[in-house]
Amino acid sequence: MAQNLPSASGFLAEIRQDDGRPIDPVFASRTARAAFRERTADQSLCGVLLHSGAPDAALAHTQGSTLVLAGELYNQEDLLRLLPGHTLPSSDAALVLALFGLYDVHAFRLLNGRFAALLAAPGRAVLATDHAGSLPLHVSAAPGRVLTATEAKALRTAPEGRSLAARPVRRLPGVHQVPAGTVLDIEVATGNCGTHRTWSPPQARRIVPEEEAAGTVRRALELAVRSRTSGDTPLVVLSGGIDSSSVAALAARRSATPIDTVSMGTEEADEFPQARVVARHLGSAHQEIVIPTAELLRRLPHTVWAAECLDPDVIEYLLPLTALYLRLPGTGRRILTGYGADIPLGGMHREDRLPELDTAVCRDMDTFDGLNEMSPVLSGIAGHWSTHPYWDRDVLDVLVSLEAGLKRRYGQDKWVLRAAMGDILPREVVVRPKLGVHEGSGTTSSFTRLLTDAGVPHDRVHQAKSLVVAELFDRVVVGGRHPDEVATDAVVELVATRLLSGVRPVPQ
Ligand code: AMP
Ligand code: PCX
Ligand code: MG
Repeated sequence: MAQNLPSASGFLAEIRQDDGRPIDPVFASRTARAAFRERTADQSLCGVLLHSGAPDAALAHTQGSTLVLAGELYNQEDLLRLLPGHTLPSSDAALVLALFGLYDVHAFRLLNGRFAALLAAPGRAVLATDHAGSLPLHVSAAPGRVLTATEAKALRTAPEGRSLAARPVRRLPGVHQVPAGTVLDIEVATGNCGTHRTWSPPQARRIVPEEEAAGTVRRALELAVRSRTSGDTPLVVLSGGIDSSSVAALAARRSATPIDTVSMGTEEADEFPQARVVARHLGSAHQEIVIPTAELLRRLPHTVWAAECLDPDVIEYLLPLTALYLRLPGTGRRILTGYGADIPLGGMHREDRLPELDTAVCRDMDTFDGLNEMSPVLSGIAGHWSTHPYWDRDVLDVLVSLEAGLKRRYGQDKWVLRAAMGDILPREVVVRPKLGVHEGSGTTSSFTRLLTDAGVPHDRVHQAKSLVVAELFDRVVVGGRHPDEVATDAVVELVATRLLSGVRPVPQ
């Protein structure tokens, strides 16, 4: 058993008031499964846990209620102070259940974590996501029956649910995604649903002196890395850019032994020299993995299968990482990534003007929900667990709320982060401009070439990428096919033929 992974990384759970047959779910996560089933006075609860060796720790019980938790908490020490006697419950699930006893749905406002939860109480199904919805959760509810799962595809054979105040999943009628930072409180008998927001991105901006801003960012990030690195040696996926290098540097400072770092490239492009500078500086056990471009493109179906995402740009960011996770030696690694830093800091926008920079930050913070770009399933398909320190709730609150002039300053993107890390990284790393993973690995260019080689004109490449991703989604999520059986080339041919013959694309 991997000691340092959460007890469960996902689940399917069914609460029902009749005796129907439970569904047999499909998941992309390659993790051990354990079935559970229990009966209370008026309803039954059954399901499947995706676990790392101790499934019981993902369930907690009290007076007729059961809490099912996938993922982990990062602020247990603070939470513990809220409990009478300050005694640490035996698991994160037990801690959440104890807090629920004190605060009911408002318990979820207290949590800093990467989790999805179901509380099955008499007559009631309470579903909750973390602030970022970083562990996606889906639901299909009908009178007398609530089904919920961390992968939408696990609900593809569920009986059609009623409509809810949540995002419908494409072509899975009655299946909805629980929004980020939200609790859905469902009355099982009727399927009626109440909604509570537990987090939203800060709208105000703080005016802070340079040094203080850098110090606050540094402390928040240190805590976020600390809460994510107890146990075994962490593995940091390292590009050599400021985001992942900062995570690696902070993880290395906490570790008694050298940390592991890994960098991916293709035969087309890599950032190996940049990552090597950091690895050498930190003394990490560093690995370089070259993924042939053909193999990278073959992983497109796997990426859509894992992320259940329809956004072609996001799929391009996730593709090289998915391909890398599938090539990592061993299983059950705790992976730290610098992914997500650019969203609150406006790092992707190469934008000098402050109003435009903050507009980009606001837009990205308004639109991340449902992209599933931080889903643990991306590494879960290879049996690993990933975590994102920049999307720690406290780090995110700090980063979003800094005034834009601290994010872009002295001609540098992400200035405040660079200032925060200047003392523990080589200067060339601190001043290196941003290069996205989709650029540094040649992913955007090779995906584009695949389409233009199939005859798609340059000005329709983005539309074609959208159609390819939607078609893949329909096959591997809606259709439940395994991605090994879905050929990227064939889907590209189909999309190109449809586009060129003027057949109207299927509505998105
Ligand atoms: P980016 O913000 O584009 O640099 O990518 C997001 C995250 O993905 C980085 O912070 C790294 O953790 C990881 N990453 C990016 N590029 C690579 C690479 N070539 N090899 C390994 N990990 C990478
Ligand atoms: N990233 C970004 C996030 C990508 C943008 N996502 C969004 N707007 N929701 C990051 O690491 O923060 C790259 C490659 O850059 C992925
Ligand atoms: Mg990078």
